[in-house]
Amino acid sequence: MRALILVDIQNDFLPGGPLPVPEGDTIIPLVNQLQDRFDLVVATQDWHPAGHKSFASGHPGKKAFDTIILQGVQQTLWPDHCVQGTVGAGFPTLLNMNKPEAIFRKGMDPEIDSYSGFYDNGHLKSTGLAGYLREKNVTGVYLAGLAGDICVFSTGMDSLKENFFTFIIEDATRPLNREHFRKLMQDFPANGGKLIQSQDL
Ligand code: VGL
Ligand code: ZN
Repeated sequence: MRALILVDIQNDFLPGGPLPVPEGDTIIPLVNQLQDRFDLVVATQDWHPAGHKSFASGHPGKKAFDTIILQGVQQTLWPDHCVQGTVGAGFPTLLNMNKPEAIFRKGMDPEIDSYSGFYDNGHLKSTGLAGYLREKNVTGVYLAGLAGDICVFSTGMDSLKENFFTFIIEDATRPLNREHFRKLMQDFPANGGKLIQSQDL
């Protein structure tokens, strides 16, 4: 079984939002098309309580994109984004959300961030995604979504750790920072992952 995971395709990450991924909106038509080619589609959703510790607004003297140490792990501080129940945390109206069978929410613990759809950044708590995929007999995990260099990459690395064959669909993702993404995609194959194009599917 092959599963497509839609990572954090949410309003706040689109151009015009508080944490915009350049061209993030342009993946939506392709992501809609790709869904029919998979046995299983699931989505992840960044879902922070207001005042989450990853928000720069709660750290006097700090600004967005500064880094601090949080719970022993390096943390980039972000603009407030994807607050539970807000329109910004919702899925874009143009994104087809009929096919995804389940939505795995992450980032609810106010004290620690969670980039991956599988675990928080301290690898302390699981979302249950790995067990869900295994119970569905998934062996291949295909990733699309935002942001390529943050949550898509982290989800991919955890997927490899969970022993799934793991593919990042390059044209179905966009990074916050292109250079950062390019560097990370040199490590990804070294860990067993594959960067592919949608036409390779
Ligand atoms: C993300 C930064 C903060 C992402 C989520 O979905 O890539 N990035 N929270
Ligand atoms: Zn977040």
